[in-house]
Amino acid sequence: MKGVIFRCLEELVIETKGMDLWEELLEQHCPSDRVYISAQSYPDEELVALATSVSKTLNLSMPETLKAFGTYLFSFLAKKHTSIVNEFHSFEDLILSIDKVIHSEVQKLYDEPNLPVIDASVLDSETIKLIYNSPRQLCFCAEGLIYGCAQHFNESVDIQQTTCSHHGDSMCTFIIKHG
Ligand code: MNH
Repeated sequence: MKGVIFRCLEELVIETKGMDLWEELLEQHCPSDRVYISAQSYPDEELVALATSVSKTLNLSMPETLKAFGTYLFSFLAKKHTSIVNEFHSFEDLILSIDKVIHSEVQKLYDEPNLPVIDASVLDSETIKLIYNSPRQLCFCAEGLIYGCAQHFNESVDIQQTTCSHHGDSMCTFIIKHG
């Protein structure tokens, strides 16, 4: 996972719980003197270990924690990659372009990023079906990112997950009602 994702977690933890907790988490789960550089890659297990500790500290489940993180991550990425996010003028427009536009741009900007495969399609004017597929199995983070995207466009959303790779399905499916 790229450093940019860790830096977002760092910002969220420091803003909500303070620097001391973040220092403690780093000490527990990372090699000494760990510094996250956005464009560099770090082990996925390190992010999972940090997020697991955060979930324990907050008394939240891992899915709840990853959802909250994903929601925050959208605004963090939107700030860092303003020109990419500003290409889109609606929630639907952006969600339909995650794979072919946004993550294609990410592919050009970052060296060998690990991205999911996302296939979004319109069911009707207020419903989008989104299929998420990734060996990293971060569907809860994806769901949070979708919430964050809705907040960005001031839209309300209702998201139902109808299949999940954590429950034996081959992919994760979300039915997104918006508007
Ligand atoms: Mn995107 C990683 C989903 C918008 C840039 N993105 C991920 C991951 C998920 C994801 C899930 C975690 C990796 C995985 O599951 O395999 N991303 C989304 C969704 C939206 C989205 C559902 C919109 C909603 N992503 C964006 C935007 C940007 C962006 C906007 C920036 C312009 N995403 C990234 C980067 C990574 C990433 C950078 C990290 C890649 C890596 O660590 O190698």
